[in-house]
Amino acid sequence: MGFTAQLFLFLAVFSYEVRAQNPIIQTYYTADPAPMVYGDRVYMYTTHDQDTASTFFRMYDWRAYSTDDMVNWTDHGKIFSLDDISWGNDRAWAAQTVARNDKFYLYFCALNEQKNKMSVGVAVSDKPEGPFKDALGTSLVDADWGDIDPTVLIDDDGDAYMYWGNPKLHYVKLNEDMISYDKEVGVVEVAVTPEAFGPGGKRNPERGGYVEGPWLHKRKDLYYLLYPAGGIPEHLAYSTSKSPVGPWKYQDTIMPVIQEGGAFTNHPGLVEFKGQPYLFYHNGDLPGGQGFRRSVCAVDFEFNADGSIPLMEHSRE
Ligand code: FUB
Repeated sequence: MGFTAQLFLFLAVFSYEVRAQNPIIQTYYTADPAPMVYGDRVYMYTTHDQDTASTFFRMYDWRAYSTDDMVNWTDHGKIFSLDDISWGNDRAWAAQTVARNDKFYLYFCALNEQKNKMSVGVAVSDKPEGPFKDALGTSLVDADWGDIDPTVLIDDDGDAYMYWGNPKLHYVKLNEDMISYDKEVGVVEVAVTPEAFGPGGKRNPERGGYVEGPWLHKRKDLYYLLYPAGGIPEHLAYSTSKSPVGPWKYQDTIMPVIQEGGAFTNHPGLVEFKGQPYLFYHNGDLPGGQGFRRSVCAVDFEFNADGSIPLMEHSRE
């Protein structure tokens, strides 16, 4: 075999080994991927689409998966469910886990039975793969009827911030215990302007494009807020700031509307693992998939030299 042929063979094998197959999880309908790097593994927390009537986000538990090579995933199963929450009785929607002080904190949202609205809660575990226990026996924060999709970042100085919400965007500064927040800072509503979050819909041009599902990430002293934008169907976009609490400046689209595959939502997650950035998202690519039966995916990418995020197509590799 000549050198060129050997090189092609090496590249083919090498790219087979390092590229994730999408959708990552082929045994369940999963959505809202939330990756966390811990040790030499990536843990991915997902929601779980169980709709059969194709009419709504019928979701009752959260699942976890992990990998050390972004190809072979271990299924840790159901790690937390509505049965574990005394105050939440429906809509086990988007969640994210972060690690602190050898504990793992799962920030989730669910329908609050007493308040008849979505609320954000927090659960805790000694292990990244759970099982998790509701930490408070009540919600962590209530700001609005659309309290969904929490994202948490622990900054380099130890300060932790949680953003969430649809259509309003809020944040709190979490206390070091990670299960309460700084009442002096309080619950802050972020102004969703076009300058901060890009163009919104024609019906409300005063409002920016942010819809839901924020993901907070820090890289080289720059804070990135990724989010589904633009209404239904959603595309992914991002804004940046020099501070974890803004002001935010709209940057660009990251992933256009997914035309095929039938998911009208999308949901970003971003981690850098072994020096390689990955964008996590969801679509409806599994057989039988659609807007209420989604599947999580990941794509590797490189930040541009100026720190901007390139436009990515959703991939089926
Ligand atoms: O998965 C249920 C909801 O759909 C999430 O909370 C939103 O982000 C959207 O993906």
